[in-house]
Amino acid sequence: MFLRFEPSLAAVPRETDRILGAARLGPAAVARPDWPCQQVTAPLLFGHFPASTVQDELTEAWLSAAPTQGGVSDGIVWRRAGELLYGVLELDEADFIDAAAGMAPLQAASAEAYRRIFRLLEAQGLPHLWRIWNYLADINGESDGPGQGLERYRQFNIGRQDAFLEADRAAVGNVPAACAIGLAGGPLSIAFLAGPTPAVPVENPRQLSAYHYPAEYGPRSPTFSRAALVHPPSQEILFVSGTASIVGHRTVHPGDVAGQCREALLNIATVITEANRVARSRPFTAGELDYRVYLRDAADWPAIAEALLAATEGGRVVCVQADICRADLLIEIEAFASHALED
Ligand code: 3EB
Repeated sequence: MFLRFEPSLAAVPRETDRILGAARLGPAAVARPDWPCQQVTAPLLFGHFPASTVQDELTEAWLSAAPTQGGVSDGIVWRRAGELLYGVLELDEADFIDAAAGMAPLQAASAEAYRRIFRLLEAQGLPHLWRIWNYLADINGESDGPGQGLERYRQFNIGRQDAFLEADRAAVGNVPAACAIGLAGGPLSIAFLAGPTPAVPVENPRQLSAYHYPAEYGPRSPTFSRAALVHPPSQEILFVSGTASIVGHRTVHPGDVAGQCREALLNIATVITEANRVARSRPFTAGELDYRVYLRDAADWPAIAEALLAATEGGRVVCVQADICRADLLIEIEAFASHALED
């Protein structure tokens, strides 16, 4: 496989130039590695820990068959292997208070982050965003000052969509798979995987496309697709975006974490079915996916664990405590799987 997922980088490969990038779940690392690594500072509730490692963190990595090269551009730490690029950008909102000029600093920071990412992708000749991981502090909070009264996730959505439109990129239809998750603190953190070919977007017939959500969820709709099929050399990867208990555009099962978990899993099953209609490789199945679960209340884990582990059919599951982008959502689940492709 050109791009291989390593669920625990406890065993660092000897050839570290094969590490395209990583995500660390758990407390912040003392030292940052040489490769782009997204720090997801969230308590780990469940994971597959190799024996003899401290079980409060997991570093997941993307390893490439080809050697990588990289750099730092506009604060983006990135590496590319052949025609795949992974990068991580962290921005401190406080640096955008002056630049914001009447808008919320988070909105200004979000627009600037995406502007920088698009600039790097153009410079590298790899214009197509495949998958984006967005993390921000206090996602359901409302700030004082500019943007006052608007939930911070909604501020983020304005900045993100502005940057897509400014760069003449579609904000509907052909948009990347993504997640947008709240952490207890820290900077705006965005990781992304990009390539030379367009992602094949996948939508969910049980849900209104997020980019068509009505204004009751914020002045600008979120810019992501429910899933994306992407194609590294001789490979097909399915990225299922963060998926929650939403039917149509409404949250269902408010206050019922078990019900929300079931509904999110049904949404994922539906997205897999839709993806399989356009997949170039064999059909994807629930049991071959890697799942990352975000749970708003850590105490809810025992209430969902059994049903979740049954529905994921032996697929790897990692669960962290984090906030979801609507105050009434208690759980969100994302997943991916990779197939070899004959060419
Ligand atoms: C939803 O379906 C839940 O704003 O990038 C899921 C995945 C969600 C991605 C994003 C938001 C995002 O609306 C929230």
